[in-house]
Amino acid sequence: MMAVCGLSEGAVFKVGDSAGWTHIGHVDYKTWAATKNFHVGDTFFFQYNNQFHNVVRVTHKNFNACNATAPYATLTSGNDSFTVKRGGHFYFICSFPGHCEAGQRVDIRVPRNSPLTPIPVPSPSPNLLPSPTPSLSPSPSLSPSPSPSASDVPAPPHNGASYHVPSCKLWLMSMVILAFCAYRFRLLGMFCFSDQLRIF
Ligand SMILES: [Cu+2]
Repeated sequence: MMAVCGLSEGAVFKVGDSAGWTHIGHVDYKTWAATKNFHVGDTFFFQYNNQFHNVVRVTHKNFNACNATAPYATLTSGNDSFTVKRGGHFYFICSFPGHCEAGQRVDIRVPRNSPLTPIPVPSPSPNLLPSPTPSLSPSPSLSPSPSPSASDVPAPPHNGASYHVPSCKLWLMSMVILAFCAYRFRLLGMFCFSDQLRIF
């Protein structure tokens, strides 16, 4: 409505907002200016019918006296822009008879230490560059993760147990085989004995 933001440059303020630059309707330009935050680099746009108005930049003294005889500048196009390049007060009046007295004047105060808001914006981006370093931290976090796998080393006890079982089975099997062999040999011995008996 009144302030159109230019991101890389200053904001653009339409003086008087929708009312524009006029002496009709009792636009309170003092209140208009008081409700805005101006910065160096901002642009002020004066829109008016140039058949009935103009924009004259004057001194503080001439602003108070509605005196346009020694202006800094006079703008008459009806669509005039004024960009503020430093802090301080900027006084504008309309020089048409009776208009300034009727309230068509504005005191635009721009704080001296008010750099354009966009200026700090680029500095954060360098701050974003260091962020990659935190991304490096994850890699150390990854190195600890392998260590838990090392903690899995206690698994050997598991393996030992698994070894125990086959050894038991082996022992049992060997015992069975031994018993079987002993039985077989005994049978053989009996046969031999019986043969010997038969022989005898
Ligand atoms: Cu006027």
